[in-house]
Amino acid sequence: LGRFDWEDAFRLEDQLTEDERMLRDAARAYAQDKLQSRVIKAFADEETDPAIFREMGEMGLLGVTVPEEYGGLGASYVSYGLVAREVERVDSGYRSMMSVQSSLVMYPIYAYGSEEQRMKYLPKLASGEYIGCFGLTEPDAGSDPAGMKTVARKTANGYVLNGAKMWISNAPIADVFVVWAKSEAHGGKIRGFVLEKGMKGLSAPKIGGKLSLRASVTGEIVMKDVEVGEDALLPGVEGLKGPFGCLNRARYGISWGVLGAAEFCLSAARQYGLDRKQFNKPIAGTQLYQLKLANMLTEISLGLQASLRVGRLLDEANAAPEMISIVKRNNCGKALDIARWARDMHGGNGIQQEFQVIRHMVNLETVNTYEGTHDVHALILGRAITGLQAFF
Ligand code: TGC
Ligand code: FAD
Repeated sequence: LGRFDWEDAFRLEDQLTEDERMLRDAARAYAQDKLQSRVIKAFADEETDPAIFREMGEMGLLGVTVPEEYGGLGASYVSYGLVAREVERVDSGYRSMMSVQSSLVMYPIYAYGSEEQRMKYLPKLASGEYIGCFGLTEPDAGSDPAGMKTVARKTANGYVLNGAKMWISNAPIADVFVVWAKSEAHGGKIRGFVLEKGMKGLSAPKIGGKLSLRASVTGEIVMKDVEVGEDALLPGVEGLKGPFGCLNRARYGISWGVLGAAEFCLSAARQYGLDRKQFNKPIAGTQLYQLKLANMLTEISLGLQASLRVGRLLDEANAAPEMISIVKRNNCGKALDIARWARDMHGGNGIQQEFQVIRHMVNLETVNTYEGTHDVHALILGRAITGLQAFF
């Protein structure tokens, strides 16, 4: 019979390649050395340090799946998931910054962009010199992005964009904006456009007052007669499958990331329970405390195996969106449960910023909502199971 290690219950370590382990170790070292030391203050002050993008770029953590000729690492989707897990072990907001840049900005420019667009943007996004954002959601179109109102009107030399995007990660500090709009010249179909900071009529005001994901800046994107050339259009895709193609990758990364946050919470609750004595014994020695730890470990271990499986299928170009819905939905929901349990297990200390579990808890509320809410992914799965669509 084999040994058991609560920190790696199903020996995920043995299922990774040497390259994947190396990148994971580099991401862990960076996250623990450089991000952990600033996150409590960043969250408290609701401040995002743009230098983090350049640091991540130097470490090779941006666009890890993008080919090397464009500045990426050409690494596997499993590697990307492992990076997300290490970064989110510190904070979901930092993972958000990384995954928007990688999956929602670099991926569409790589997958749908012209060679000129790839060469112009990808190396600078990979190094973190440019910061990117992804504008799909609007004030009146969240779960139902087909209801978007942003329009692109054809002009002699290009397009004029009008509309407003809401809840956009990185927007207030972004240099590059991947924006989705209904294009009149393409029969009202949704098309992607690459906008740049400083364009006339383009602004990205910060959304203040968030009580979740405070280390990651969020904003609107306001477009008032923004004129762009033909070269701003992403030529390679039309329709909702454009943004969804990016979301598949980001949602998959989130499924790993949230488990990093959950692993932090398990580890913190375990240590707290060993150190804290009540009724003359460590609270970790009580049955109820151990039941919670066992539930946490079980959900994390099952979730990691599921994400690894979906990652391997993505690497074989054989993953279906519904598989991604399963892991995004379940891992987010379980991570949120785990963070709530860890908060409770810390007693009064659980609400203190130093113990960090409540920050993970409130962050995970956002992660459970963005990139398709927990219930929207249930409806995607319900449609796949029954063939009946229940969105409307
Ligand atoms: P539906 O009829 O299902 O599909 C329309 C077209 O899109 C295609 N499609 C997909 N293609 C690739 N991958 C997927 N996952 C796809 N899902 C759909 C589909 O084949 C079809 O193509 P075609 O060629 O036939 O036109 O569309 P619907 O309007 O009924 O959609 C319903 C629903 C609920 C599935 C969808 O709208 C949805 O997923 N809503 C959730 C919205 C969402 O996830 N928004 C995310 C915004 S970005 C964000 O949150 C970033 S946070 C990042 C961070 O900070 O980390
Ligand atoms: P709604 O769609 O209005 O949903 C409200 C509630 O209704 C939810 O519980 C939902 O599950 C439920 N609901 C909706 N439709 C149905 C239905 N048919 N049946 C049953 N229940 C339903 N978007 C971007 O484009 N880019 C970003 O970078 C980005 N970053 C974000 C960062 C943060 C911090 C946040 C909070 C959001 C971000 N988003 C981003 C937006 C995010 O994707 C949306 O908030 C999310 O898709 C939900 O949309 P909504 O907020 O409009 O909620």
